Amino acid sequence: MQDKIYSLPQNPVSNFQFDEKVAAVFPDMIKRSVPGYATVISMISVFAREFSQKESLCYDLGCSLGAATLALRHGIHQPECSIVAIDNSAAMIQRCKQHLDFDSSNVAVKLICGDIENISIKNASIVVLNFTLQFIRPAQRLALLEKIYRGMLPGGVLILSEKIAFSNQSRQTLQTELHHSFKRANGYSDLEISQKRTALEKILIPETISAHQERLLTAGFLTAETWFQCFNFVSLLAFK
Ligand code: GEK
Repeated sequence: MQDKIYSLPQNPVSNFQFDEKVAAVFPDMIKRSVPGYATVISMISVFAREFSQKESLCYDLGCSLGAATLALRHGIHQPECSIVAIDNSAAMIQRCKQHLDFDSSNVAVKLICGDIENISIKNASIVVLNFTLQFIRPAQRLALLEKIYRGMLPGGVLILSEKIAFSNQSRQTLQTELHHSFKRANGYSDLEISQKRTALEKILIPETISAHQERLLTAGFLTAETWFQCFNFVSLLAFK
């Protein structure tokens, strides 16, 4: 179903929520809004093949409809390796369950409707935060990464994908303009782009790559390598 949520003028534009309306159009919304999303999802399968460990857990934190969960599921080739997928939107979890039920893989998935700030992480070989940390209040981000780090096995990897900001104003302007141009090329109008931006302003807080890298190292990770970037969207690999 096509995303038309911001196609008509809204006054005022209310804060973005991951409700039923968003869940219903989410695959179309994320594909047309996040440059490189399909590439990131397919590489999560490659990372799962490479880094999943036997008798471990792989976590998908902020799983939405389970695109990264399915990518993990099809990449895992280790015995007794299963997945825990969590989201705090009931609408997302309900639809995610249907997507998983249609999938033929026999890697077990435990689906949880809950807040990733409150769940425990243990025995993890892979943790995925695919465009989710950006919705966690900045003051809580280090505590979440520290919890993830503590719950990971040696050699485990965190895949962190985020919308980012730039400290240099002209880079910020250029990359934002390119992102908007990407959205226009995918059929979004200027009204849709501007209303979505307003709706997300207080909800999605981007930070610079170096802020993310420094925080990952502070949390204990050995490395925080950028493996993907398209405009103001990046994905990092952080190893324990
Ligand atoms: C994908 N990873 O398709 N606890 C649990 N879930 C949360 C929390 C929280 N505190 N905060 C936000 N979410 C997915 C895409 S979308 C990214 C992730 C986007 C959830 C929220 O309900 C939503 O489903 C998801 O994080 C972010 O690979 O929409 O830009």
